[in-house]
Amino acid sequence: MKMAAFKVLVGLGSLAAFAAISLPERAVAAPVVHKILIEKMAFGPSPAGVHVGDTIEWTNRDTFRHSATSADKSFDLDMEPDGTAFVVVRRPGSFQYTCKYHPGMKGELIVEK
Ligand SMILES: [Cu+2]
Repeated sequence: MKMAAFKVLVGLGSLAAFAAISLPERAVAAPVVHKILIEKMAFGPSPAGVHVGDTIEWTNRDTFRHSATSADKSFDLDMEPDGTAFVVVRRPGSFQYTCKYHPGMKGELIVEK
């Protein structure tokens, strides 16, 4: 009985060691949610340090509908007043976007690898 208990403890110990070793790598690559507010007919500032795998989340604080529509059609998000919408970034690059209802509203996402 005592021998069996000891084996279980050893097993848990080696699992913990593996987790401790892999943790720093995961922390560096952990996806981030970048939030952009839409207010007074304008997109908020473009977030810095966006990487592939991150999420961009827009929130519409105006009292009418807006969209976040990329020039290359890779995303087209519609937001009611107080609505939110998001995309998960899949590739690096520079993405221009507008509101399709108000073409004067312009934003840009810079995505690093
Ligand atoms: Cu709009």
